[in-house]
Amino acid sequence: MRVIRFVDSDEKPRCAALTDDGQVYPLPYQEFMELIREADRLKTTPLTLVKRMISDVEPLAQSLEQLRLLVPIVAPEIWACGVTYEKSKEARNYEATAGKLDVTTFYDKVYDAWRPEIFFKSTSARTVGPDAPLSLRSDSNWQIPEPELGLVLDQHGTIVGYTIGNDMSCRDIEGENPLYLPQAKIWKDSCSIGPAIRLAETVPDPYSLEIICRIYRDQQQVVEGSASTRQLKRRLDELVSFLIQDNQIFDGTVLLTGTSIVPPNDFTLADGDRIEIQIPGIGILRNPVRALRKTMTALS
Ligand code: DO4
Ligand code: MG
Repeated sequence: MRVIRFVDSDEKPRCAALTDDGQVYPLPYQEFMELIREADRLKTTPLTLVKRMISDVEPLAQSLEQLRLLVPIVAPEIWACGVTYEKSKEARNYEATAGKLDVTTFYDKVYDAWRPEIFFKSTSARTVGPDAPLSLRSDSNWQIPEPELGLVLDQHGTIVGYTIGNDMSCRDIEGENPLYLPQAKIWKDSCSIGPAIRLAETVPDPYSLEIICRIYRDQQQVVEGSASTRQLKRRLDELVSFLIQDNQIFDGTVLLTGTSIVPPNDFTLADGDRIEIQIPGIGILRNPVRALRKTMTALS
């Protein structure tokens, strides 16, 4: 069972349940976390509550294509984990050492360290949903999407759902100096999530999810890659435990779990590209890309 958000006939955000046969049923909530809190108050599970609520209502659509989708959750904060897959470690080493693969870097160290890399990625205002444009920074020449499994957390750090996230990244800015990480990761519309949240209790094994990424340019597919959460170096509860350690976590926080799909090193996103990230069982997150215009020249 999945939950989406869409614009209803009164132009208001509204949650809906998306069943495994693709039917969409209205839910009486504007926000995903209202469902989680209501299930908690009634001492039931979100799945039981959703099933009860849709049992005697008509579907409002036969497919998501009929709806104007919104972010599935207005996440107050999005955090992200880094170097949780070997592929990411290799890509980071490539950009940091200009291809010299025989030196040991802090990326090698963090991959094996007890403490994972966790960084602040986005706020709700910088995050877009399905079909909305993602931006390209005007001061980077090497930008890629990072397709990631996203964990939807309540304020206690319990995983209440799974979604898809795109941790857009500037490889040249991070490669120049890792202290530039916030600039390599955070700018206007540099993160997308969606199209749906799969209720956690309906995912039997989050370590066997396939992640697929496709990038299209001028109607041609120019990149395709896939990975599995089986390749994750760390446990999901381990990542969450470091995020919540001595921290205040807000209901509906999303934690992205790292990427294992990296386009070829000579690839950079361009204005007009379209990105598709699919996790079977969650959906396909589609976003066009548009280049931001330079608004200032860096002082030299
Ligand atoms: O170390 C920088 C970020 C790595 C990252 O975002 C990832 O592995 O997904
Ligand atoms: Mg990432």
